[in-house]
Amino acid sequence: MLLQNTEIANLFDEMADILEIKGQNPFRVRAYRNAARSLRDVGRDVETMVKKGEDLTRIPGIGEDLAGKIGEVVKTGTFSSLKSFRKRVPRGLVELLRIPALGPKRVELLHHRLGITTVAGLARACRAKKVREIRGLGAKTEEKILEHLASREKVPKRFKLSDAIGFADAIVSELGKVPGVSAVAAAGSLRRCRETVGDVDILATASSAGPVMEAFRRGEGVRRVLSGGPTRSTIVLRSGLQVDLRVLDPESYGAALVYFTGSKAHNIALRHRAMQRRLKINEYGVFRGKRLVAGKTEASVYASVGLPWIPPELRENAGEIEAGEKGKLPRLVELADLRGDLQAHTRATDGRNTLVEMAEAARRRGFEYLAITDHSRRLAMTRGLDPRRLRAQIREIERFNAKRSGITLLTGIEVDILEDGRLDLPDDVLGEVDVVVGAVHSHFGLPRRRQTERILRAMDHPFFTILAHPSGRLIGERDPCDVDIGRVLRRAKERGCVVEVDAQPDRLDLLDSQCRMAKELGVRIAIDSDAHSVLELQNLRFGVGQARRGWLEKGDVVNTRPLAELRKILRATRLR
Ligand code: DGT
Ligand code: CA
Ligand code: CA
Ligand code: ZN
Repeated sequence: MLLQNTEIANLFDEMADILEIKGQNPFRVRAYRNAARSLRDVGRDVETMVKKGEDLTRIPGIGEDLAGKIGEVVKTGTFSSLKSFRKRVPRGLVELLRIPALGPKRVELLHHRLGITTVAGLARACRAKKVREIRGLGAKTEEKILEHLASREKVPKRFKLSDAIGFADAIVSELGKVPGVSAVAAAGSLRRCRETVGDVDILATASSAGPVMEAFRRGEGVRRVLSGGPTRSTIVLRSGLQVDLRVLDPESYGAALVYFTGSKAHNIALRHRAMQRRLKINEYGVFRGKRLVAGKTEASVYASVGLPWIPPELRENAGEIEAGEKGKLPRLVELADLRGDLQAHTRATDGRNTLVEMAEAARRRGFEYLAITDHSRRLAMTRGLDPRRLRAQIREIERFNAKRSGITLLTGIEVDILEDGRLDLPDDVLGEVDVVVGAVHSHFGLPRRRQTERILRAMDHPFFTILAHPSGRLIGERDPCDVDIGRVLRRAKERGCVVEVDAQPDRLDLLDSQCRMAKELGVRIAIDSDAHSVLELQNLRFGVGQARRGWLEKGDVVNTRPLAELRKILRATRLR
């Protein structure tokens, strides 16, 4: 979502970096930084605003000058003052700024005195003890820089599941077209639907490995081939994502799928079970002595150690093996079980499509219902709804439903939970909608007790229906807020309200472990797309993946129910 905004924000940040290195006016630097932040948070697609001729200076931090530059970026992909400044500063210097020990002055010094223009060059200079010779830098700085560079290598970047899946799906489908290929699949953390993925592991069987390997290494988007053997290759894509491919004998395919799907902890537990049965289990198969006894399918591998097939999302050695042994594996919820969606936005606030377009898209997915839950007034940047506009939307939805177009819209609001736990709209108007989705969008840093009390108070509101994205985290950007989720879930159970798994790929909130806690407590769950466009309805697959990792079954999820039943559940959440 809002990709264009992020891209423009990145250009503004780069401009600020360059101005800093050049020792330009700090106010000018700050103006670019503020504008970048504002673009990331504004919640509206700036490109659309430009094309519609809307006034960009209404966005906080954007004046006439920057508004003009945004217009330029939308048209040309960049802006001219950045282009001319880029020529005056080597690209690598901007990257040096990311090193905590280095500010713009020091970067300028390193450039001027030692001719350093890249991170690699800096590392060399530090190791040669040249940096300490510069006045104002010294041996301490040198050490700090080296330490930082070493730690950076140790923490490899992980990719959001949604990003990794995009690349993996493309590669799997390309390899599937190579003549002689009989099976291709992604394994690893991606198949287990972990929220982030370190690298992608692809397995294939083929009549001969050569053509598959060739297609893989020459594929589109490949930046570098890290290693390339006859049956195994590793590449790095331009995005930085690393992908492994292994080509296998069909007799081993199931065993390899089990092995490379992992998790490592799950594999170790399986191996242990095999040993107790005097079997050996590895990526080639299950063996009694030298004899292959299983391996062609995953089910055969599990059966050989006395287990039913275990869904990949459960393979974390977190009780799934014991459950399998007792025949008590959950029947996990599936994407096809969903009959509707209980959180979605429209153009009335920060969504990109109209109510009718959203409804149509949901109907095309085969949904029976969709709740329209735009933001409330406190989120001013999204033009959140006040009572008057919400009532107008309710009328619009009533008119839509009267036409019986194959899907029912539910009225709703994603209402802000204020700092003290009150809701952002008056009771009377909240009482008029089908779904009141309460959400924290501010004061993420409250101490644990206050944050928890705030959410509990909101849930006690008589018309509260669903607690949205309970932890507030944004993967890779914002940590979960400090809240006693156990207390929140217990209260939700007592209170009879619903808790959300938000399917946005950077939220996935509830977390997987919290889903499991919710299930054990018997809390009702909704898997919501939180879609801000028709395309984002597709995010539901990530929400379902997360729910499955949390052992949730169809019966735990309210939006698997037909509309009539759902309405009863919704009405039952109302305390008056
Ligand atoms: P990632 O890539 O960090 O998101 O996580 P995974 O789970 O995809 O891990 P990865 O790519 O290192 O390895 C893929 C699978 O291969 C892993 O889930 C289990 C298996 N595997 C890797 N190393 C070992 C090992 O040392 N022992 C066992 N039993 N299995 C391993
Ligand atoms: Ca992996
Ligand atoms: Ca791997
Ligand atoms: Zn929200």
